[in-house]
Amino acid sequence: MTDPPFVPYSIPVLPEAEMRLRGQIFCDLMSRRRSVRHFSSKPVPKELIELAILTAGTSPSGAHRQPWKFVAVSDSELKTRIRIAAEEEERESYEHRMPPEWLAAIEPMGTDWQKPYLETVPWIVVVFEETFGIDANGESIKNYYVKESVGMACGLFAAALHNMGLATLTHTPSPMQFLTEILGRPENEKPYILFPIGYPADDAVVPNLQRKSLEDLAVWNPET
Ligand code: IYR
Repeated sequence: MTDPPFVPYSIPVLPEAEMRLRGQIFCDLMSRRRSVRHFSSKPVPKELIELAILTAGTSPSGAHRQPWKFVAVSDSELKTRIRIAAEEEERESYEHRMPPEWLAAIEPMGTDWQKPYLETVPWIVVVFEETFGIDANGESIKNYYVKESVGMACGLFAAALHNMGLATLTHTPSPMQFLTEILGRPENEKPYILFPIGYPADDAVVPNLQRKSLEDLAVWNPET
């Protein structure tokens, strides 16, 4: 028996008041998400990381290729190797590769090449994009809209972590090739983003940023 190509689908019809309430609650929840750079070393159960990965895996993807792999690291030695390699690249970037305009743009974030949190956090999840797929016969197959698909999965991942009361950061050491080597990933996987995950440190601070208002975010029925 082969699976049917299409199956029935429906979602519950909710009263409008409940739709609005749920929308408001979710918006309020997500409004409290911040990128965190000061973490506690308090352990986080593996099951919570599994749930966030499963949630990320619900993302839409081009041709449903699901072109992502989530590589989860809790091993201290691996975390140390990642920190050393990331700081080596970041130091080069901050001191030589990033132009003054870029350094000025990220100045409000208070970042520099030092990434001690890569050793502090209980978990690092490195997301890899599958630049091409491998079919059942071991032949390579084309993937579609890979960056868009992986980007959406990462958004869901960050939302899932926040919903569980965990903090993270979208960290993009550049270049990221060292992650392929340290984590022993195959040639069809390319490092996309790195998420340090844990609880915020007791003395954690975040930049005092403002988000765009609805007026700045959206345009309705533009006249042409
Ligand atoms: N990748 C570096 C630099 C950096 C770049 C941007 I754009 C930021 O928003 C923040 C930092 C780093 O992770 O420090």
